[in-house]
Amino acid sequence: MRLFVGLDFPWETKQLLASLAGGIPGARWVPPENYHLTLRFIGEVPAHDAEEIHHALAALRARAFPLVLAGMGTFAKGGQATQLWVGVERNPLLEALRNKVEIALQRTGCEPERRRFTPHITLARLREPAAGKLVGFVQSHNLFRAGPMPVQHFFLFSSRLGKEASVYTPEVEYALH
Ligand code: 3AM
Repeated sequence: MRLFVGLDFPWETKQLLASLAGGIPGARWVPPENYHLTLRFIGEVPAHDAEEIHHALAALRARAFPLVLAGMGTFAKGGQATQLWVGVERNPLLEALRNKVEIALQRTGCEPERRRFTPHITLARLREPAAGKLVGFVQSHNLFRAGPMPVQHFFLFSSRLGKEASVYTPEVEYALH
């Protein structure tokens, strides 16, 4: 199965984020039920490894924290924007959680994540977006803020790739303290 570790959000937050969507030709908007914040992408693993990963995550102890969603940004590849996202305010407890997840996963044999952690919630994937519209969209929502909202759990998600949108399912919930 294909797995990642992340945060899920209350339906009200997802609805608020969904209200931002629209107005960029060439954008594929993420369905609101799929909004999440990836702490660590794992990828395809056999069932036995998934079990081990679950035990490592269940043994992890980390603190609950308030999270503020703030601002917008894009990821780009080869000068071409590929992903539009909502960011979060700098948050040492979120980073501490992410680091603990990383250590737990490495102990189970996962390769270290080399990419910098840029916490975000993907709103849309972009294929040749209308550049002017994208810049305008990001600028007009730059002051977007939501929260603080309490983060009291993190999740092991499964991801099934679909033709239209992938289906992300929170498989296990782990409490923060
Ligand atoms: O949280 P976002 O939407 O940025 O793009 C995938 C999604 O990112 C990403 O993991 C999240 C949950 O599926 N993802 C997919 N394949 C990946 C890979 N090979 C990947 N991240 C890193 N490496």
